[in-house]
Amino acid sequence: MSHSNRRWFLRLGAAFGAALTACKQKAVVEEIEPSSLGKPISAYGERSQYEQAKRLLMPAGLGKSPEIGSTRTPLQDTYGIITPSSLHFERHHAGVPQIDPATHKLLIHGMVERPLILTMADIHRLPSVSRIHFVECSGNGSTEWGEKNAPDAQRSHGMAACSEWTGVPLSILLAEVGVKPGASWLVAEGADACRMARSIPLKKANDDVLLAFGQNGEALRPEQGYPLRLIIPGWEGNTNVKWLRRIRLVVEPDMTKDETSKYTDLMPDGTARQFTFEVEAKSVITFPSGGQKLSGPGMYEITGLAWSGRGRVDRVEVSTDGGETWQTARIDEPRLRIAFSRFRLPWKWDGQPVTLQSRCTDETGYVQPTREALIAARGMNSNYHNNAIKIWKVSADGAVSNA
Ligand SMILES: Nc1nc2c(c(=O)[nH]1)N[C@H]1C(S)=C(S)[C@@H](COP(=O)(O)O)O[C@H]1N2
Ligand SMILES: [Mo]
Repeated sequence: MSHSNRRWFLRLGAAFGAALTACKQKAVVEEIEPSSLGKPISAYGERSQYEQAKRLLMPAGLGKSPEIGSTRTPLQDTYGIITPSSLHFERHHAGVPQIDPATHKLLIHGMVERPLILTMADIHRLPSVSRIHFVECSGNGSTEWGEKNAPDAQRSHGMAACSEWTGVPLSILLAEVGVKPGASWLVAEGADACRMARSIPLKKANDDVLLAFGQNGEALRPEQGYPLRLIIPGWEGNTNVKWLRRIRLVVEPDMTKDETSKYTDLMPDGTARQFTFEVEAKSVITFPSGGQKLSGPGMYEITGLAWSGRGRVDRVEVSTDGGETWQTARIDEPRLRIAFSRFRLPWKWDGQPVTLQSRCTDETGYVQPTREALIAARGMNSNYHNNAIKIWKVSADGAVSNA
């Protein structure tokens, strides 16, 4: 037991002392004795019937079309850094196509020497790699610009999730087709009804982009792009084209509807920022967070998630006094590039009203801004790319709400 763990334990003993000694040993043994045979073995696992964590349905197309919308990850109900596939947020613009991998094909064409059509069987024969990365919708946090911010972490930050993705480095296929001189972008297109398409610079495509077919040890979920999607590490969710069916090499970006009418940031001077691909450093406290309730004064572990599209999380600081002082939180190992980091800080609540907030610094030295600083830089026109510090308020009765 490390020194800090022992301190924790001693404090816990003091906090829970009465409750811990109250039960007699015999009663404990009787309580843990199984009473009857369990359920039989099963071919595909299910979680315990007592677990309730759910994605939250946010139909953006409410009143328009039920296929348009998103669900949010219950970040406050997940442990560690991996989001279970069943809870990975979804964002789709034309529903979830039901694609048979036996007939799915990927076409790579445009400014290439040798255009190629690949089946899923072809793709599975190529060298692949597994990497843990978050995906975040650039609309995550769109609730956080004004005075009426979201009441809980699922609504405010749940359009981010982190999975282990398995797939073929796109660079292998680009070498195979032979990119012609002059091509410097590619356009990736999905097989869904809206044909979502995004332009990606060739430099990034040749760097770390994956044609992913695996998620957390099994095939992608249909909602995540089965049977094939792009994973563009650290870039806004929208560029991670799902149900990928076509890659076309081009000279200049295509200016698709998804990168002109959407996913741009209107600045105060009337100009718009475009191709703001990289997700900037961000963090959120998931316990205690909005909608939860502390059972009384005493010891707790403040915990949360931090991430950056530019690399590793270097530091997470937590303030329990309205931002006057900051303490460095412990971060679980391994600290991966462009993945969630889990931070933790022991905290003693004295029963008084307090505010809690976290601030992430990434390995480039970039520091997560306050909401005021973000608005000063970007104004209030923009919907996307809100990475401001999130503040939770703990009331004297232990209830946690949006500050
Ligand atoms: N073909 C296609 N790809 C898509 C989308 C889509 O609607 N169609 N949505 C994009 C958006 S806006 C986001 S945020 C991510 C979400 O990925 P996820 O649903 O696996 O979380 O997928 C992107 N890829
Ligand atoms: Mo998105």
